Amino acid sequence: MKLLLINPNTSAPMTAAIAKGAQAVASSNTEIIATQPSFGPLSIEGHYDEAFAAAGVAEQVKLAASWGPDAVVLACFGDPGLEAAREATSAPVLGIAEAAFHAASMLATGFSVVTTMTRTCIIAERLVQRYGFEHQCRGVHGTDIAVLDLEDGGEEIIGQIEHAAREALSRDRSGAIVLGCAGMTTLCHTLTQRLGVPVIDGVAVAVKFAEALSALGLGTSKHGDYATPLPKVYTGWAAPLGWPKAR
Ligand code: 5HY
Repeated sequence: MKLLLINPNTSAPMTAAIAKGAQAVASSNTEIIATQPSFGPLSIEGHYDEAFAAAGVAEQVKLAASWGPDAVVLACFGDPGLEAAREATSAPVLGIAEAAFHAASMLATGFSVVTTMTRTCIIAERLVQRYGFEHQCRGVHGTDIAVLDLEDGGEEIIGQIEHAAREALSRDRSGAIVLGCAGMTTLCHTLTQRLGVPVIDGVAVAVKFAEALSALGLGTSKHGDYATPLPKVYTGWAAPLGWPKAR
């Protein structure tokens, strides 16, 4: 199967790191096609960044319609543009936050999220509500590690995340940790060994869920609000992203 993996920010090194993490867990017959938007923020650390990231996701899914992915994974913990992407394709589309919440809720009665900037915690908290995980998610905790600093992935960074995770496990009385950034995918194995609890990397989980749905022949419903966007002219730099009249 062909899996379109979109990194909604525009950091090429981060796209490469996420693609490597995804390919490492993917089945041998899964080809990971990793892309990023042609415009937008190098990292997503707030509402303004997220607005452009969502448009970038819509761009990449629209452009991929030319070759037709079997599944799509959005590798940013805010799941930006998730619903727009589901309108734009009949393939299954998974956001790493939603996928991670589902996995965590099957492994522990309560989980905690450890993310990057404290100011983005509200974005994760709203996703918890939107996806209906209020009873399982016992806390969202920022480390104020900048997203692009994760690329260093050194002991200082891992130590900070480990410390925040230990605090969360004791304060929230939770049994699992959800990593709140796609850039943490490379740190999951080490954190799992150190913490001794399930540490959920949304990139890995979303790839496996995508493979499962695709293998079952299940895709996004085109009946109702996820139906293909209505034909519409877009103007300005977005002109190519408008939806043509169906022939
Ligand atoms: C992410 N930002 O996964 C989010 C994490 C965050 O550029 N990739 C980003 O801080 O919300």
